[in-house]
Parts: sequence; structure tokens; C-alpha cells
Amino acid sequence: MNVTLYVVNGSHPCATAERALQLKGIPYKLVEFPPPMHMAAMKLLFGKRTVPAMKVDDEKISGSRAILRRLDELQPEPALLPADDAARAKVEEAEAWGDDVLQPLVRRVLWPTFKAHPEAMATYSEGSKLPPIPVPVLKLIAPVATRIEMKANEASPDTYPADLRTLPELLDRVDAWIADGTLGGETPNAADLQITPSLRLLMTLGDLRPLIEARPAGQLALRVFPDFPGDAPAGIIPAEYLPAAA
Ligand SMILES: N[C@@H](CCC(=O)N[C@@H](CS)C(=O)NCC(=O)O)C(=O)O
Repeated sequence: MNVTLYVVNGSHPCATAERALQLKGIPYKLVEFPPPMHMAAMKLLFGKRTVPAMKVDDEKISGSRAILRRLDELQPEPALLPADDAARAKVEEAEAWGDDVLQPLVRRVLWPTFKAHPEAMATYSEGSKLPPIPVPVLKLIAPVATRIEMKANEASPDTYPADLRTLPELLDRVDAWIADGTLGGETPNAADLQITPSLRLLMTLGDLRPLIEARPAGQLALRVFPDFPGDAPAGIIPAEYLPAAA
């Protein structure tokens, strides 16, 4: 069986799919595209613009949740969903929230931050196999790249402060799932793999890390993803947008 994973370096759902492959011990090849060029390439290859996508021999699978389901079929152990119906429903609910609510919010926070501070983007190529883009070039291409990404992700000057304000509420929700055992088991389940890379990516922003790190949500994100590309210094998100630390 030949498995190829198509990714953008530092993308949170790509981290979900790659960690699932690693957990299951499935050997894979990685194909990496730079954003936002990946959209056209993925549309051509998979008929859908987004990463991650996976090829298993000639079979094409798009989307982090679909990829995890397929991996559970290909290699049942360790299972990414609990066998018990009630526990499984809770994990699926948390996973869907991570995909539909948290994942897009992270993009709507990151891209406006990069638009204002393109130099911060340089650290997000950590671990990439693509040639690094020098900061002056990044600054040159940032206005176009961030405009395309903000449009694709429906990010705007209005969504930016609104999303940042909801952060404590979202973290409360993750903490509650950890407290009731839906998240945070010994081996990461599908919801852990979906939610923790989003939190970990937010924690690469120095302004947000102190809001997340000490909470159960932050600790879980660091356990599942000790390392993550990106390290943007504090002081780049306007202070008036930042929620108070808990
Ligand atoms: N929620 C889906 C979609 C992932 C997604 O939107 N990926 C971003 C990169 S993090 C992307 O490729 N965006 C391009 C676009 O929206 O066209 C998943 O988990 O697979």
C-alpha cells in the first residue's frame, strides 16, 4: 500500500492527519505545497481546494476527518474512536466542533495577524522541505497572499476582534471535554487529534500563548504536539483585542 499525504507546512488539520498516520505506524510520503498556491494544486489533484488530502494507491481522500476514518479502516489499532457508542458519539461531537468551529477560527486569527506582521510568517516554515522564503520577499508577497487567504477563510477586520474575544469560551469548552474524559486519554483519539493542533497553532502567537498554556487545554495541546512550526513574538496583536488571562 502506498500512502501519500498532501500538506501545507504548519497547517493544523495537516498536523491532525500526519499525527494519525504516525500513531498508526503507517509509512507515508509527504507532498508539500506553499500557501496559497496549494489551493489551485489541490483543486487540480483532488477536485477540492483544501489540505490535507491523502492518496492510498489510487484512492483519493480529502479532509482531516475523512482521512482519520479511512486510517481507522486501514489500520484499526490504535483506534481513533471509542468502541462504546455513547463515548464514540461524544468524541465525534468534539471532533466535529474542532473541525467546523475551532479550525476556521484559528485561520481567521492567523491571517489578519500575518497581514499586519508579515515578518512573523518566516518562522512558520520551520520543518518545511521547501526552500525558505527570505523575509524581504515574504513582505513583498504578503499583501496578496494574506488577501487571498483572508478571503478564502472569510476573515475580516470585524471577525478578528470578535474571534479573539470568544477564545476564553472556546477554551472552557475544551477544558470541560478534558474533565469529562472525552479528550485527553492516554492515546490521542480523533477529537484530540482534531482540536490540539488548532490550540497549538494559536499558542505559536506569543500574545495568545499565556491565555492558553496553563489551562488543561493548553497542557493537552503541548502533550500531543510538543513541537509545532511558528513562533511569533508577543506584541503583534493589538492589546485591546486580547481577552484577559484567566
Ligand atoms: N476542515 C477541512 C478543511 C481544511 C482546510 O480548510 N485547510 C486549509 C489549510 S489549513 C486550506 O487548505 N484552505 C484552502 C481553502 O480554503 O481554499 C479539513 O479539516 O480537512
